Amino acid sequence: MNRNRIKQHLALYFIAGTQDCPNDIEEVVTGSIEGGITLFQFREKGKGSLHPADEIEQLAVRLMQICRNSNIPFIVNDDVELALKIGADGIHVGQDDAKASEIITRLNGMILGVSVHSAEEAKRALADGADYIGVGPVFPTSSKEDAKEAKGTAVIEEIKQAGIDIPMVGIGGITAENAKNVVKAGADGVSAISSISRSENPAAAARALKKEITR
Ligand code: TZP
Ligand code: MG
Repeated sequence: MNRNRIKQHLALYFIAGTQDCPNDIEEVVTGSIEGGITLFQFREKGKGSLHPADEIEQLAVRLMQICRNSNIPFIVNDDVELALKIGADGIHVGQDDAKASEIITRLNGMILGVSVHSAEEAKRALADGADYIGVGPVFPTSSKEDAKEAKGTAVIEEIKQAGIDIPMVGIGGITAENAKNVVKAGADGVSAISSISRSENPAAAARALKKEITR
């Protein structure tokens, strides 16, 4: 997928696994799509997540179908083998996961996203062939147990100022109240878990976020 389309898809990037959804995850994802998300990542991880591999795979396939029915690319977090097996649209890895430089040859055009926490890591992700980076946590988050310290929009600004030219999305504690600042700092869009997944009305929550980033 070319850079401009990647940037468009980063506008409102929803991430979730069953552990993030008090209500049925398929309904949450369906609602979020109705509300205008542009990209989805399946991140089944941490306390409350589904454990048996076959159940995770079956759920991934169902969610991928829901996304594809609406032309929303489906990204798998961490699990390269699962992403390849089900034919996902992309894979997202963190700094402690499979190295981008090592998996890239197996991806065959799949979207590759990498989490970064500094301009240095952003530079490496670009050199490794990442299609986009997730930068954060921007604000404090309760959705990731081992999250690093929140740095506000400083790292996004640093990456921009350093001229590291790669599509980028902010992540961590992003809500309709603060989303605009993330885009103003230079991100192509925002990524969110709880502000959508834990909302009583995921469609309305996604709509409110979308309104902020496009205004
Ligand atoms: N990586 C950095 S912060 C975070 C991840 C996966 C969690 C974001 O969740 P929330 O609920 O949007 O703060
Ligand atoms: Mg990871």
